[in-house]
Amino acid sequence: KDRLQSIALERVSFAYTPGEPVLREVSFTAQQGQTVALVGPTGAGKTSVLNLLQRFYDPDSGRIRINGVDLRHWDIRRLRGMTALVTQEPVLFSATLRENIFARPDQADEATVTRILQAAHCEALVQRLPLGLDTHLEKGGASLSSGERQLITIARALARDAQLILLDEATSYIDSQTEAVIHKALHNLIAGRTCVLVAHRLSTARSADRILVLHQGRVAEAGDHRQLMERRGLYWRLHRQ
Ligand code: DGT
Ligand code: MG
Repeated sequence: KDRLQSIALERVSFAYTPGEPVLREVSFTAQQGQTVALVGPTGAGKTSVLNLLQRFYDPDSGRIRINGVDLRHWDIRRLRGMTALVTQEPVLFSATLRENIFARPDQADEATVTRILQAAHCEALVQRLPLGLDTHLEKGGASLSSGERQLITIARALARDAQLILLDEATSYIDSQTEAVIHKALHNLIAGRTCVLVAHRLSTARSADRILVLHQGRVAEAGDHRQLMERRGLYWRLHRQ
């Protein structure tokens, strides 16, 4: 199994439309087990960083390296196999909840299933559904709340034991109770794994090893929570809004 040691962006610039750059010389590194949080206003380029890390696009200049190797030289299936994406709009399959979480349900023993449902805080959801894990989710989980769908994708990422977690936190409104549950599940997912997360709630970024404040495609500030608060710059001002 592939081991993820490091990811690095080196002066990455990128434009969807030529002449309209959305990322400008963005650099950061994350070592195995570290979390890098991206914060900043809407349109700053946060999700675009995740798009490049998945190779939906390649940088116009600069490099992305994983374990020191240029991302363009990585086999895309190996890359996808190591990566789990937890997005704003999770896509669920019209299949059972069990099949949505475990790629090979027959190979997941009961202890593993229990552990993952616990860590992803999916137990209440499983209990609520008429057939529990074997409930068929219609239309990709249309009957579930967005918070519930997000917990399921967290469970899926845990079941795959992905090495690199790319996380785009939901912007949609969720009540504070659900938010707290998702926060705990995310904490379990991130622990010990390498993670690049787009944080819309500043509380999610707080415990990251490194926080990047993006502004108009540039890294305006970088540091951990304490350093950035002491700086009294953009990050500090975001907290006062
Ligand atoms: P958010 O999610 O609203 O907080 O904003 P970010 O920071 O995730 O922004 P991002 O990276 O989605 O967008 C940065 C800029 O790029 C913004 O001006 C919109 C533009 N953009 C994003 N996705 C696409 C795309 O697929 N095609 C084109 N042409 N432009 C895009
Ligand atoms: Mg975004």
